[in-house]
Amino acid sequence: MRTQVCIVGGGPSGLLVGQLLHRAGIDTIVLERRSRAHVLARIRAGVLEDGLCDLLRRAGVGDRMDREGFRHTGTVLAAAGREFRIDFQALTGRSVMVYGQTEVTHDLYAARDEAGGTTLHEIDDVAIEGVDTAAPAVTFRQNGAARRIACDFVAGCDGFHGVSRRTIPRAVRREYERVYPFGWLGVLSETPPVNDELIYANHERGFALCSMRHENLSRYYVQVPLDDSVAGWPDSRFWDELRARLPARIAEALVTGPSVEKSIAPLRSFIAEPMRWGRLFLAGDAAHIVPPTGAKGLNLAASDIHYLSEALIAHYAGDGDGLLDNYSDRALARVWKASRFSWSLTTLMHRFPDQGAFGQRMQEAELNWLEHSTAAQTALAENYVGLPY
Ligand code: FAS
Ligand code: PHB
Repeated sequence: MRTQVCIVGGGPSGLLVGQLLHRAGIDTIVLERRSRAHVLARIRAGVLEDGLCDLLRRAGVGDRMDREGFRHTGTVLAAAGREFRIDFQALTGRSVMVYGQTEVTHDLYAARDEAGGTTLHEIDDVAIEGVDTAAPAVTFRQNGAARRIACDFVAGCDGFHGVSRRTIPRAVRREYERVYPFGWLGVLSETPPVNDELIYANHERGFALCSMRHENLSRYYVQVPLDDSVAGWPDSRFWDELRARLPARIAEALVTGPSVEKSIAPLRSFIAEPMRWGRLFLAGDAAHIVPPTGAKGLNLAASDIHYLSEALIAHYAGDGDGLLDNYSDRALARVWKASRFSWSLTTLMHRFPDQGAFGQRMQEAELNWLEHSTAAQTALAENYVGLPY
């Protein structure tokens, strides 16, 4: 088999770059380890920056998002029994879209079907070869048969546990990591959201987040120890703990119901440099992971894909390889800034094992300053709605 760009990974990064390249007349093949059903069953991000929304519209997959998504012009922060709102629109002139990653991925798969794009699912033993030559290739096994795709370029969109990043020689790769000493227990419930905007809560018992997918589907999270398990969290315990971490007004308004999904995700900050090695280009979680506190994971994948698709389209249009050559530096500049924000908000909002009473009061003091400082709120808002591409 042969294609122009072989895309390893059929999550949002792989599908989005595939769709943007298709609309520019560039041929791709997507290789996805899992079944489509498995990929579409994942519950992940919920907040889209305008940059991602614009990219989805450019890719021809923004209609359902624009119909069914919710515009949020601000968010609520809570601490020490108090709550205050940060008005993104007033402070930055911008807002965010609440529309689940699951729906984004669904829309991207539907668009790829319509475009007649080749997507190979449930493949194994993917290996990326020859990216330091002019003739790279991707080998894999499908239904036990060995197969090979010759291509011009490889887009490594296979997430944190994929093979792409590891294809870059260890001696070349620089990795930066911070593993947080806690995780997020997330619950999806078919109940009306407790608030019409997200609520991020700092509490001495731990962090909590109230989010949503639509008017009758709520998404809630509580911080839990790393060694915790879902088995130890019957719904009743989850709702009691969530209430305990929210200001009284919000806790009293909470509508509970049976969980339809419950899972624990670890939190880490991770960045690998460079994001390019010869004709291999990493994008999304294959290159970086942020703690979900700042809602940046999916949105950073989007800016990577913006830079990568622009560079590949320029190459095939005969406009030279300048954008390919500076892809890694350009993408990493935004990745590091968004990672800093995600780390900073995680540090502010979570209970760390060794922080003690003094550390708790420092967090509450910073939140009190944030509540009363337009400058501080503008800084947070500018990062939350998304830094420029
Ligand atoms: P993905 O991991 O989504 O996709 C990579 C794809 O590659 C997967 O489908 C995988 O099956 C496939 N793959 C892996 N190895 C392969 C191989 N060898 N060959 C072929 N295919 C292979 N972000 C937020 O902004 N907010 C959140 O609340 C949030 N919550 C999250 C919760 C969890 C549990 C996780 C894991 C992530 C969360 N994220 C969140 C981040 C998430 O949204 C990612 O940023 C987003 O999925 C990035 O998309 P991709 O780069 O496509 O990576
Ligand atoms: C979510 O809705 O899943 C969500 C929203 C905002 C975050 C993290 C997760 O910061």
